[in-house]
Amino acid sequence: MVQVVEGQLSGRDVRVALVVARWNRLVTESLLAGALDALRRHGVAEEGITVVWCPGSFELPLVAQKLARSGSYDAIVALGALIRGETPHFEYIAGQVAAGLGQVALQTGLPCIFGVLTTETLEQALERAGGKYGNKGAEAALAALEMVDALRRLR
Ligand code: RBF
Repeated sequence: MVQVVEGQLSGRDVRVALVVARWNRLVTESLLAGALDALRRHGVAEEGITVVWCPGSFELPLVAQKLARSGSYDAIVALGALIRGETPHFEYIAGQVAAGLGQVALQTGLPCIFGVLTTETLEQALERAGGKYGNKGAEAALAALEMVDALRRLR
């Protein structure tokens, strides 16, 4: 018989750290609100949620690494908003952040979720932070819960 492993969206006994970039705060506050709502709706306890602010998206991997190494969390969710129009070195930062968060996940074995919007304009970012394209912060939080459960099943 084929064995299928798929993580469920249960927040029971899950501890999540959210790292949030302050740059483009109008957007990242909405990503955070979406993530918090998703975690609470899926049963994550208030004591199981930690929010850490950092200056910008470039700083997300370092904070994520510190949190992941602490042993106090089951998953890290990194939230940020990189807007090309205002960021000449957009590609460079976006690449660094994605690679850095990926490295943290592989080095620590913890899900480290990429919840960083990369858009052309502020308007496009807002559309993805609770606007017409949903809330990518909420989606990132759900990805964290799924990964925590999937990894527990693979133990
Ligand atoms: N951080 C973001 O999270 N999103 C941005 O769109 C963004 N644009 C930036 C544009 C410039 C010109 C600079 C200098 C920084 C920008 N940052 C942005 C901040 C960056 O991620 C980091 O916090 C700072 O460069 C300090 O290391």
